[in-house]
Amino acid sequence: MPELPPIVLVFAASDPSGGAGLQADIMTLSSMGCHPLSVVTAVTIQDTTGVDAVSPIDAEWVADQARCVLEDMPVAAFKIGVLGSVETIAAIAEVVSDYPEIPLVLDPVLASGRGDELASEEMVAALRELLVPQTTIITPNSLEARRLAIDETNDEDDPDLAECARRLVASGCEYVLVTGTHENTPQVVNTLYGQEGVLRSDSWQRLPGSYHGSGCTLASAIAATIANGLAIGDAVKDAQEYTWQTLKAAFRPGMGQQIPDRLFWAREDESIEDRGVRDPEDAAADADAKVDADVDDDGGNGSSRKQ
Ligand code: PXL
Repeated sequence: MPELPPIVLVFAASDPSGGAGLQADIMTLSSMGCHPLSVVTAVTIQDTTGVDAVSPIDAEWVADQARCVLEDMPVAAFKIGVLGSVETIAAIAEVVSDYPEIPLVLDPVLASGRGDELASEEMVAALRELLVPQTTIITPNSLEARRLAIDETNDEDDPDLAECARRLVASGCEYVLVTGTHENTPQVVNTLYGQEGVLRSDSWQRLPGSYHGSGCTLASAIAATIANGLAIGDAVKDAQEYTWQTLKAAFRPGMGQQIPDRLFWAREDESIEDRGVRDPEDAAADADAKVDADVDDDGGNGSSRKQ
């Protein structure tokens, strides 16, 4: 029997566009050599242009999905994305508290990349109180870091990002990776903080356009590198490198945002410029030609992965 791949349990919401959420996590983890276990926390109605609706799954169902697979398989890391409701947050917090030895990556998704709200104020409070203290690494963007760290009772409170990270570490998580996509800097600067302050800071060429699911990809990639046994600094560096490659290879299948290509390495021989929106007639002709070629080659079981 082959060796087990590292197993990562994801709590996230379904995104039928395949851009973000559970689908993004499953693709990222698979692409990075892990086996994903997927616990659905909510179902969304959305496409690449925006989120129309979010329907949370019953909290008991969320907990039962997780407990069922946790009792069956050895899990190397948890990854938490969209949570659905205060009740689901409480249920997830209780499940993960029974597995304190399993590293936990928390992507505090408060709004979609296009600004649709995905968490109420009550949910932010529950996240802070019940999940942050159990977290190994939290991956807020700069807007989320401010919303999580700010003292709402004090109108004058205006912490910089380092102070936001310090407050998050003080509230019990081990590491904070603040991503800088939303900051007005020429490059995207992502900074990892721990107990002692800044552990590393990585700058990335700012790519044009906007992406649906980049945060999910980064957080899942960190869960994958941690599950693969990397120490935190290398885990964060390799996950950023992978994520940047997925953004560089992103495609635009619909009328809205681009989607990161988590399987870029499987399509490396194809020119990225050729992978925008297709003329439907060309796509149909290509599909016919592909069926012919598959039948000629090997009956359609060929792999696209390069050796
Ligand atoms: O990218 C954050 C995110 C995560 N999960 C779900 C989402 C989004 C953004 O739209 O819809 C389900």
